[in-house]
Amino acid sequence: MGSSVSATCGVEGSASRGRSVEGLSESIIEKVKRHPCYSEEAHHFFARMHVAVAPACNIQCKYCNRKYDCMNESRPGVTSELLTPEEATQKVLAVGSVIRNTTVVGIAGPGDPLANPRQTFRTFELIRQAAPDMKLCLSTNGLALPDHVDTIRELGIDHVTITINAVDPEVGQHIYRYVTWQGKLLRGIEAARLLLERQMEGMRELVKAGILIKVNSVLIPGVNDVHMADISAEVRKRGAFLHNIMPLIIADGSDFQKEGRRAALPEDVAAAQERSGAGDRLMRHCRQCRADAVGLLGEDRSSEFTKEKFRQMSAQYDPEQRKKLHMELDRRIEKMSAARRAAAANLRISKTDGFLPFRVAVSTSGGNKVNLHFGHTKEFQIYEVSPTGLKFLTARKVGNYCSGIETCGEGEGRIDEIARMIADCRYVLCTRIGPGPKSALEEMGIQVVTGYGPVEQELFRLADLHAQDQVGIEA
Ligand code: CLF
Ligand code: SF4
Repeated sequence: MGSSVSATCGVEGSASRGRSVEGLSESIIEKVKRHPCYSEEAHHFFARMHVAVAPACNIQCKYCNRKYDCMNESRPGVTSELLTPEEATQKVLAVGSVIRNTTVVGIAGPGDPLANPRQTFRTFELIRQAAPDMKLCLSTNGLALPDHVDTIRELGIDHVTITINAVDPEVGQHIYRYVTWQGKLLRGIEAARLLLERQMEGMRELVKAGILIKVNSVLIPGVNDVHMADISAEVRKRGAFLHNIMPLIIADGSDFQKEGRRAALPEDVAAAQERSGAGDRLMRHCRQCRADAVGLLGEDRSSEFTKEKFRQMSAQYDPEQRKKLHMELDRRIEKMSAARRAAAANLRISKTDGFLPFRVAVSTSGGNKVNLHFGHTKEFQIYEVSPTGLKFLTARKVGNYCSGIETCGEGEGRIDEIARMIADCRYVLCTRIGPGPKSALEEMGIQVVTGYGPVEQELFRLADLHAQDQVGIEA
């Protein structure tokens, strides 16, 4: 398994499989190989869950409305069901018994986990005892981080995410309304400076403790978009393992909404990723999940595990059975990686003059397969095909065009919205598509290719058709 792990995806030949393992120690490989956020490959097969035990926050971001969950690691406008540490542990056992590919428990809200240290660490402590095979993960704005690195290390929390939206207080002062610190309310540049100092100090201590750091940055058009490359360079220099650039989605009632700011578009994120210079240190597969998320990234099974439901479940948490499944999934990742390498090699052989890079929107429900009807697609995975190989760029959520046979055809109003989300793609790759959306997409310059099977295999086939200019022939 070791040799196939990459922290982010990308299949551009053997030397560019996302975050190449070359240079990664065995201990880091062990930490990332089954963590769906730290390994793009793992995210097709391994799931994470969040437990919402941390209600309070110690800062006020201008894009956040505290009626809802923390937006630094969550989808906006969502309010999670708050749990006690004991309830959270019960939920972990229930989820881990039913969704046995769940390997990570994260605390990411609904406020800031480290503004609620008692609940957060008690929860981790109980989970560590009850389900020792779960990886523990934490997300924070960083203000209180330096005070807790020892506890984080002692509890075996191997992964910490810090949301850093600016590495210059001049920029940061436009992002935070206030920071609460030692009983005082700081505003403006003073608040931004203190937050930054604490984030940097926290990073330094985490690096010393050997804990993997991911930095999330919320891309705010007109505020920190041109600053993103500086953030990326600075956090990588200071030892961040991954940088995740997340689009701003403005919460109702937030300061930014009142200021009339606009949300970040896919093209804003793509441009910032391009300029970031982060290469294989870039996380591209984030889904901005909920503070009570359950399941594979991109699928939402939280409604199956509400408090009312998990309390009635009698969990059969069997570490041996879980281990067997995890080893099987390791083998599937190994197979997928081999297929990616083979696809990259074959693609180079089929290269023809004038083969320019193009993007493909892939319909998938996970498992690294093209396996969805266009009308049922809620999320497209966007790949770039170029003469040097295949590269996973990002995932984009859309409103599905149709929700069932009986309602099929009612989604026509959405085709414009879907086409806008994938406007930079030359092709859609899906199992099937109705004539209406197909011709609508084609009118907008997006060709449709149908197929079924492993993503790399289908992209490779598409690349061949493209090179021969035969697209339009269905599988
Ligand atoms: Fe959760 Fe975050 Fe841990 Fe993952 S999420 S605390 S690192 S286990 Fe992952 Fe969700 Fe993106 Fe976060 S997809 S929002 S990056
Ligand atoms: Fe909201 Fe999270 Fe910012 Fe706190 S850190 S204000 S919860 S987005």
